[in-house]
Amino acid sequence: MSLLSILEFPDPRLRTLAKPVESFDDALQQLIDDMFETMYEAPGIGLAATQVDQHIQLIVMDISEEKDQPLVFINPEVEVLDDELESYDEGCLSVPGYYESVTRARNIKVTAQDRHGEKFEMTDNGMLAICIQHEIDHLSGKLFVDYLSPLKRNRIRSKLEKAHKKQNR
Ligand code: GNR
Ligand code: NI
Repeated sequence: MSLLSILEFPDPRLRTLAKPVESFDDALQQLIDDMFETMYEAPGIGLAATQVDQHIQLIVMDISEEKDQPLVFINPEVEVLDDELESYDEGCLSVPGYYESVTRARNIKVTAQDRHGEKFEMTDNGMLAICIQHEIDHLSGKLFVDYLSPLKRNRIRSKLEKAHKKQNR
């Protein structure tokens, strides 16, 4: 296993559209294991392949208290079940240090494949619903800062750019 480095906003690679996974081979199993190690170490509750510069439709997640319920979503699709919305203070490993309220659908059904290619579905109205929508956005090149005002987003961009420059000197 190995830790992967996480791309940070405003890295343009975070805007890449992920392609469907077609082969559930050893390389995919290795990437999944490395993504879990990276997510748990961060620590975070979810990680999309986009964030580790792998542009395929793969998400890992663990929203459990004990961090003992790993979930893998491959080629995921979300269906919004009704009109109900909910706001939550979101953070992102690709936007470190910033938390802002984002409004999303409350009740969703996700259909996906597991690490072996078996199809499954889950319905949720809580943290899994919030997290899966946040992660599927990553696979489309979208970040939670895109839902904020341009003023807030630009402030976050400037501060992260400054921090990145400091890291590189
Ligand atoms: O660790 C994470 N926490 C979180 C909190 C609120 C809403 C979404 C998230 S996902 C985030 C990890 C991450 O950046 N996944 O893409
Ligand atoms: Ni994120």
